[in-house]
Amino acid sequence: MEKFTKIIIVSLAILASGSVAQAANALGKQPHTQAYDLSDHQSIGKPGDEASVKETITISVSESATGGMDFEPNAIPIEHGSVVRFIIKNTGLIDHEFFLGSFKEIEEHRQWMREHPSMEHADPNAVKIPSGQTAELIWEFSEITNLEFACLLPGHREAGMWGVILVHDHLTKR
Ligand SMILES: [Cu+2]
Repeated sequence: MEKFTKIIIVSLAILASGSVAQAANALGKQPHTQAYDLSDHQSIGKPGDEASVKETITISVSESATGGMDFEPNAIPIEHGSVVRFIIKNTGLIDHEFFLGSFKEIEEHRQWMREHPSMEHADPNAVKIPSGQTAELIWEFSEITNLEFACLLPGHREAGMWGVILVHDHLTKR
């Protein structure tokens, strides 16, 4: 029994050191330099052209009285190849952001933001939404994939500000 516990502890230590190395790697790559464009990166689509917008999706963001924060809706199906205009309304009392990416990119970025909380985003796949305001982001979903959107201000994703986008080719027309 004791030996078994030891093996588990050693395995956990190996796992932990692996993820530290990964985090260091992610920081070295500087996710703020148009991460979606890097060659080793999962393709998430690309900035969309306003003239090609096929669908508009409105998302509201706010905080609850109990400290939770969320996007509504937080699960969005999108047809493969669509150019989508997101209109994001911040009805909350504090500023938020909408960051679109792969699950891996968002996790790397979240850690980056924790260490550099005052960092400003200049990525085309992210937009700030000050309290009481509305922001827009146009994106072309050229890949069949599952993506995440999140607010990466420190503590916000942890409070619930994230959702999923399912880009498929077999969605029923809405
Ligand atoms: Cu937020």
